[in-house]
Amino acid sequence: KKIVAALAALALCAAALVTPALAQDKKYTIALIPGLTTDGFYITMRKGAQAAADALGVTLVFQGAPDFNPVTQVPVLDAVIAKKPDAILIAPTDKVQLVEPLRKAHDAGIPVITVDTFIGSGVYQTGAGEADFPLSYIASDNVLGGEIAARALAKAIGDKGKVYVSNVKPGISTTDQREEGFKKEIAANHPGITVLETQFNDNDANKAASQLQAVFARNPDLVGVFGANLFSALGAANGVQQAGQTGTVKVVAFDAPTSIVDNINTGLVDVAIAQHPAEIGYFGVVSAYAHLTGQSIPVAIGTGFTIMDKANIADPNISKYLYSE
Ligand code: T6T
Repeated sequence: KKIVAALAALALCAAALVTPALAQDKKYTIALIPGLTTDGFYITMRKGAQAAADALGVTLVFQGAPDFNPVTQVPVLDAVIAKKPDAILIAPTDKVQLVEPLRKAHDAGIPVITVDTFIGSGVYQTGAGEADFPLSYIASDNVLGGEIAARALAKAIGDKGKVYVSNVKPGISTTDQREEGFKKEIAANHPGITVLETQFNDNDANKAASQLQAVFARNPDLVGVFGANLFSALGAANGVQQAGQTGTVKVVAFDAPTSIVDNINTGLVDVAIAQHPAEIGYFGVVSAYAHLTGQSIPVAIGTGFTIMDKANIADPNISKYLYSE
């Protein structure tokens, strides 16, 4: 009898030891919804997210729209919510238009973390406003990025002359903040520079190229352009080349697709500001996992930049930040 009781007690102890481990073995599914699927920035973010998912034994679902547009992103979000993932990481394509669609996820009990872009003011978990429900915002400091771009362009043009910002469309948190930082820095510290009206290209590089040529036609004394994201910058650079102004109209590019290497080496682009999208994806998954397993997480995580130019682009410690295709 004693032996049977001892064995039963042992079995209970063993069960107690095993149960928490089983709980930890739950396989979580985390969805990552990019701004658009065909963009080296988000492709690189996905790689970082997958690396974290592999390390943590999480299933990562990557689902997005082919263009950067709330009209196409919201149906993708609805479809993801219907599949009830354990958490959603999303780059909302509009500060305002994604608030209500994302609230549906929140109301369904799915934790939301925004990556790259934000909704509302981007300051979450304050108990104030309609858009503070996401748990965390993981991204570059985009105002700072705009300031860096302004300083680089100012240096390239000898601190004087006419420039403009090639941008996507108003309402996107990242590119709005880059323009804000750019203009703030020019206004504060570069009185010799005139910033012409911003040209919005709808994330279409061809449109950005035509706009460059139109602005140059109206302002033959144009000396520089800041391309505020990958497609704006590539398009503006192509426009400069097509106008035969390589080296005369200076280009500072946000983002770092592989093609930027050639553009830097030929002198078409002076400086590229690479974000660290893999870092954003990695910490997105880690943060979601931490929350799901009962840890508290930071309400904001800032990731870095790597500034690329002719002098450093061949250095593998720099070129490793070029985006994947
Ligand atoms: O610049 C990135 C991203 O940070 C931005 O929100 C949208 O455009 C990119 O994806 C580049 O195309």
